Amino acid sequence: NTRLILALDVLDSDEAIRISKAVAGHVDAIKVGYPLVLASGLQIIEKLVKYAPIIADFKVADIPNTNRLICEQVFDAGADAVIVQGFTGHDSLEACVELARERKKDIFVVTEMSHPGALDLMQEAGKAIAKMAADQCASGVVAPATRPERVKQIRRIIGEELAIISPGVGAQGGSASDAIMAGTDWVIVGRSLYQSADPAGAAAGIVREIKKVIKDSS
Ligand code: BMP
Repeated sequence: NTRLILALDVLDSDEAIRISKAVAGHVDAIKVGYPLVLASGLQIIEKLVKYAPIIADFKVADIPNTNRLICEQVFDAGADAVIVQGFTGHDSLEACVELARERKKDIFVVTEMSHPGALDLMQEAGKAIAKMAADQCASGVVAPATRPERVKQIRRIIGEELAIISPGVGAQGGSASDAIMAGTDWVIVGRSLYQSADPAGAAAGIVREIKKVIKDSS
C-alpha cells in the first residue's frame, strides 16, 4: 500500500504502457481518463490492468439510466473503479453505486474539484455531495489536495468508512504530505510523474514523503 495513484493523462498507448510498467509497484492504482481513452481507445484499460488496478475517470454525470449504461461499458472494459460526479443527484449516483455493488467494483464521487474555478460554484455543493456519497456507501470521494482544509472537512462529513482520493499534488501546487495529514487516503499525481524523465524515481520520492509524514505523525 503506497497511497499513491498515477493519473495517466498521456495520449499515446505505447507511452502509457511504458510509464505504467515503470511505476508499477510504486502506485496502488492508475487513473485513466478521457485524454488517454479518446486518443487510444477503451482497450487501453485491458492493457494497463496488469500493472495496477484501473480507475476510470469519466466523471459520469447523466440521468440514472445513462449513468448505468456508461458504467457497464467501463466495468466490462476491465476497470476496477469509476469516478462519477455527484452534482447530478442521489438517483444518478445510486445507479452507479448499485451496479458497482453487483459487480464488486468501486465508485468514487467528485465533491469539490482542485482547480481555482471550483470555488465559483462547487464549494457548497461539495459538502452535500460528500454526505450523499456516505449515505449511499460509495467506495470513496475525490477531494482537492490543493485545499487540505477542505479534505479535513470532507473527512468529518464522510467518516472513516469511505476513502478519500486527492488530485492536485505537484503541478497544481498541492503537497502529498499536507493532503495525507488532512485525511487523504491516496494522492493522485499526474504530470509530476508522467512528465518526469524518471517516473519510477519520482513515484518512489512521493511514496517516501508519504511514509515519512505518516511515521513522524504517529
Ligand atoms: P496533475 O497531477 O497533472 O495535475 O493531474 C491531476 C489529475 O486529476 C488529472 O487527471 C485531472 O483531470 C484530475 N482531477 C483533478 O486534477 N482535480 C479534480 O478535482 C478532479 C480530478 O479528477
